[in-house]
Amino acid sequence: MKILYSPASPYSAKVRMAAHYCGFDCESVPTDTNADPHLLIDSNPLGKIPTLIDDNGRAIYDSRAIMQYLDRLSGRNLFPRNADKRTEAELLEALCDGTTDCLLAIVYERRFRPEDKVHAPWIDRQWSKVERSLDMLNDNLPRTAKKLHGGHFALAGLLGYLALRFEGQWERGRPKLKNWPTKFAKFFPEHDQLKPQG
Ligand SMILES: N[C@@H](CCC(=O)N[C@@H](CS)C(=O)NCC(=O)O)C(=O)O
Repeated sequence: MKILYSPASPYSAKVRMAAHYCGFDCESVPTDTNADPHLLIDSNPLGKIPTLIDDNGRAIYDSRAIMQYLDRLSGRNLFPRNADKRTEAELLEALCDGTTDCLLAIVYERRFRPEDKVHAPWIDRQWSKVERSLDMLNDNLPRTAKKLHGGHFALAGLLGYLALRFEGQWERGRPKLKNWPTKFAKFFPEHDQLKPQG
C-alpha cells in the first residue's frame, strides 16, 4: 500500500498514524499537491492528500474513507465495535477534521490570495468555529489509554497542525488540550515522528 502525503498535512498525519497503529507497512510517498503530479491526479481527481493506493492499485480518498478502509482491513481494529462508542469515536473524528478544515481555509486564504484580496471577516468566521470547537474538545477529551481509535488520531492531527501553524494563538485557557499530545505519545510513541511537521 502507498499513501500519498505531505509532512505538514494534518489529515495525512491522521491516516499514517492509524495505518501504523493497525500494523500496516505502507510506503509514504511525499506529494506536492500544488504541482498536480500524475500519480495523484490520475488516482484522485480532487488532487488532494492523503490518497491511499492499495495493493490492487485502487485509490481510496478522502481521509475518512481511508480510516474506514483501514478499519475493515485490520479486522475492525481502528474503531470500537460497540455501536455507541463507535459513534462517539466517529464524532470526535468529524469534529477534529472539521476544525482542521477551518484552519486550512484560513491558511489557504492567506497563502493563495493576493494580500489586498484577503477577506478578514471570512478568516474571523473560520476562527470562531475553531475557538468553539477547541473549547468543546478541552472540556470533553477522550479517555486516552493503550487502546486507541480513529478519533484519537484525528485529534493528534489537529493539535499537531495547530502547533505547527498557529503556535501561541489557541493554547490559553485550554491546558488539558495543550497537554494532551504528551499523554497520547506515551501510548503511541511514533507520534513525534508522524505528527504534522514543517
Ligand atoms: N476532506 C479531505 C481534506 C484533504 C485536504 O484538504 N488535504 C489538503 C492537504 S492537508 C490538500 O490536499 N490540499 C490541496 C488542495 O486542496 O488542492 C480529507 O479528509 O482527506
